[in-house]
Amino acid sequence: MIRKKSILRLVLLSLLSLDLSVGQLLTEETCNVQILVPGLKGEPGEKGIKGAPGRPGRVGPHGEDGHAGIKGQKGIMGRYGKLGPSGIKGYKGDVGDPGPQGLTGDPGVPCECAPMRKLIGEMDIVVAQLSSELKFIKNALTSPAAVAGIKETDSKIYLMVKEEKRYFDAEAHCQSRGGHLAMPKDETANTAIAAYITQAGLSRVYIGIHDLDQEGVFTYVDRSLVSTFNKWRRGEPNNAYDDEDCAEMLASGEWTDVSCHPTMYFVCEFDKDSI
Ligand SMILES: [Ca+2]
Ligand SMILES: [Ca+2]
Repeated sequence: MIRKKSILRLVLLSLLSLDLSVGQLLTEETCNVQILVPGLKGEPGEKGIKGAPGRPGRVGPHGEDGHAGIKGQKGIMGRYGKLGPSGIKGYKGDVGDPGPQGLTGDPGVPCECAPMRKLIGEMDIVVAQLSSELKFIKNALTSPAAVAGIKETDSKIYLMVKEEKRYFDAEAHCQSRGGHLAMPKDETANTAIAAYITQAGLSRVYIGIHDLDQEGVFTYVDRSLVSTFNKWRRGEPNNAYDDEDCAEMLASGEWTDVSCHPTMYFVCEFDKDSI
């Protein structure tokens, strides 16, 4: 705009300078008259500054529904979920193969083994003895004729046989088991057998004493003589009816000579050393 004004002034000045020779008389009047003539088209101006954005237009109509898109690719794995509850205990697996052989151990420390060997040897003997006794006891207790278990002293085992037999059959029965009819040769043995009779609820049993070889001379069934120790009841042996060559023990522990023929319960004895 300023430029246009400048150009217009130049044009006016040019015209004034042309009319200067027309007459100085008109100078004063001419000063008040201005002839406005359109000037030449100016040069295009510089590009203006970009204006402010206009207001948003109206909302357009709803578009048509689009077609289904192509299935996307599988996403990456998500985070791990929470730990679930414990499952039921599984079945026991098969036994695995045996492992490899271990390393050889360090050599042992030398010791005084002789006393230990001796001790072990003695223990072996005791164990063998006990095993043998146990075997015998089991055998005795499983016998239907055995009652009230067994009775024992340091050297003997006594077995009550609750099966009525005559004297000779009773001794044969004891021998078949490796023993004899009981032979009380001291107070200890006699007391043990007597207690056994009482325990079994009996009043008398055959014992291994007789005078079959020589009347009036009593021996044990192993043929040893009844000498210093005896438990004859008062008035016994009396060989009543001239028919009493065997012996029985009463529950009191006393002995009487009796006939060998009646059947009666009896007690066998076994040497602990021989069983
Ligand atoms: Ca007699
Ligand atoms: Ca008698």
